[in-house]
Amino acid sequence: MQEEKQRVILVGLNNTGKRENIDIKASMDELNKLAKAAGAEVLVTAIQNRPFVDVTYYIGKGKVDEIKQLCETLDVGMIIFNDELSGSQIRNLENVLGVDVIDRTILILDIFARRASTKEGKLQVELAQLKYRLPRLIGLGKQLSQLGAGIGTRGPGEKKLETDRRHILKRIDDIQRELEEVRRTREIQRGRRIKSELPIVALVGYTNAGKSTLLNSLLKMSEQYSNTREVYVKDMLFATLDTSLRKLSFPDKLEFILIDTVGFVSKLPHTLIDAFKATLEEVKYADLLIHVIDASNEEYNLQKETTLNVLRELDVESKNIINVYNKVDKISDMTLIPKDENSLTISAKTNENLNLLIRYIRKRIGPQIIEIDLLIPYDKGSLISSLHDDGIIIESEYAEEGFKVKAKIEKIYHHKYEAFQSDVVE
Ligand SMILES: Nc1nc2c(ncn2[C@@H]2O[C@H](COP(=O)(O)OP(=O)(O)OP(=O)(O)O)[C@@H](O)[C@H]2O)c(=O)[nH]1
Ligand SMILES: [Mg+2]
Repeated sequence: MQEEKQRVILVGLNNTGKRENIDIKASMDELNKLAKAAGAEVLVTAIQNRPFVDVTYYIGKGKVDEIKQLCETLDVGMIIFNDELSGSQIRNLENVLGVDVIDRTILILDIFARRASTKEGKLQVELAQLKYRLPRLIGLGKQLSQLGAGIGTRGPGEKKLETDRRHILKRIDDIQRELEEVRRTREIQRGRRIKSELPIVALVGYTNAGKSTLLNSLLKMSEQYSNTREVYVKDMLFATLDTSLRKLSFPDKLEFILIDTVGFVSKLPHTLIDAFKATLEEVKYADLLIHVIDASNEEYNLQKETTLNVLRELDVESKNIINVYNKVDKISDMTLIPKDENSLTISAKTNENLNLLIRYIRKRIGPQIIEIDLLIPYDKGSLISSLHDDGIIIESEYAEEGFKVKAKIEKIYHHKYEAFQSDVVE
């Protein structure tokens, strides 16, 4: 059934009194994409500059009246706010405006509710929705009494929630128990994987950065391609909601499990991060993280930061991380992209530099990695650059006799350096 598009207005507050300087325009652009991902048609984007939040309406009353006018003229059915609102703010706004009011969190939760496909994914989203609603029960009267199919109304049986708060608490309890059950099964699977001793590589990054595309492209290059399935790719926010795993094999015994994960977004609701913590545990156990960054997006530095913040919140601070700047087929100026041992530019779409990425992966998790201490005479300086190609340099210092270097290299290149090894006792 074709769902009719919800006509919406987006409202953002540029809190000029706050110290940290957020780019309100970028934030509203993102809200716009989120709204579209939820199937809405955005008619107007309104921003109010104000030094503080209004307790009653979040924005100033004058602006509320202006928006009311717009709602009537444009036949708008819903207003979406860029920040989390309190229950009473939602109620007050709905009373004045006469249309549904939701916030960024409800919107994100709604998208997740639409996309979740596995049992665990669905349970996690429902849990996040319930936890968001519980402290706002009084405020959300209008929405909870609706049984429509619009944005923000999807999810747990609304009528029951309205009649009894205890219902929610009980449902939360039930879900948590069910989730534990599902997770036990996954623990067992993880145990099996660890037993298989294959290294685990996880793709992380902002939503729409190209993680799933990269997984598919690597899958195609992998020897395992004939019997593995591709994952879902789409140009929309939150295309992937469940982690999927694929085993990849490359020549010279490079084998690993590649995990595709849910993408991140700024202001990701806390209830959601909590709910997805378990799914994202996979990331914690990874031997290597590949941070996929959409280098064609103007805001990619901000997106990179957001991802790192969410990882921090999940207590994942892996030092073993490769930054891949993706979608370089779309950009002409690459001067601003960092160039270092942990970064490379790729295109998951055209396969540009994917062989190099595989080399990077091999350097870090390949089966044949050894650590060597070398003393390289100054007239053999070119060996240093070939070391960069064959492995990674962990430490280096200048000594009288030459460069002292500690490096990790692939065993197959050992013969090139053997003569300069300083830790060999004759
Ligand atoms: N031009 C170009 N487009 C790309 C590239 N990689 C991915 N895309 C496109 O970017 C969009 C998002 O790709 P996905 O792979 O679904 O992104 P994702 O990171 O998995 O996104 P979520 O699952 O939503 O977190 C799709 O339309 C891809 O075709 C690339 O290297 N170049
Ligand atoms: Mg994806």
